Amino acid sequence: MLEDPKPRMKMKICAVGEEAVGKTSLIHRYVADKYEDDYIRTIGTLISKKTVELGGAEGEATVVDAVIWDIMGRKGFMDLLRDAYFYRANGVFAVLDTTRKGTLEALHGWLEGVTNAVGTLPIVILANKEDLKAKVDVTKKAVKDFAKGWNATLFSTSAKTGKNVEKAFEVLIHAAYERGMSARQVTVDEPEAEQPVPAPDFIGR
Ligand SMILES: Nc1nc2c(ncn2[C@@H]2O[C@H](COP(=O)(O)OP(=O)(O)OP(=O)(O)O)[C@@H](O)[C@H]2O)c(=O)[nH]1
Ligand SMILES: [Mg+2]
Repeated sequence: MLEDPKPRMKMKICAVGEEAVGKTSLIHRYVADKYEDDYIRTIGTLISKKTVELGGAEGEATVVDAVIWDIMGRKGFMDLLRDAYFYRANGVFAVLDTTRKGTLEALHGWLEGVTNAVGTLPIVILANKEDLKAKVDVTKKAVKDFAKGWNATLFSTSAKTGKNVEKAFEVLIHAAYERGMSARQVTVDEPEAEQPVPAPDFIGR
């Protein structure tokens, strides 16, 4: 006999953060468990997908198709594309490079962009390149205070070693799921609710 299919839903999570902080590398680590040292800047936006199963221990398990949006770390580009990029987003992961203090300061602007476009969303902050301990340029306190100010969950990550990457994404997916369920914002079995995909390469050439 066939079992009932598990409930399935789709969610959209978006990356923000300055150039070369590791947004693409973190997504690549999470989705494919791979890492490369070469820097290939993202031109426009990129979309990846990862399917995860939530719950199941007591309640019924839910299958979540997380669509992960990545963007080039140029503010001008973000300003141009902001509404489309964050359209129907369920959560945001904000990345800073712990070896460059300026990337923490700049995250304010990115997160203001999110809030201006779509209001308050669950935010997870990834203090990335944690493996480069000798080069650290931010204090733990500064990063913690920043996360607190945005009511965000903080993880110290490394796309290179994989440290905390899966955990950070899963916490965000859980938070987005909880909030989406209460606000009815996640898409449950609605294939027609495909999101528009902006042209990926019309800028930056
Ligand atoms: N040591 C170390 N290097 C990293 C880590 N994450 C990313 N990098 C390196 O940092 C560089 C930039 O990484 P990307 O993932 O391309 O950065 P991005 O934020 O997507 O950059 P844009 O697409 O330009 O916005 C690459 O050379 C990566 O290999 C990390 O955790 N540790
Ligand atoms: Mg990138």
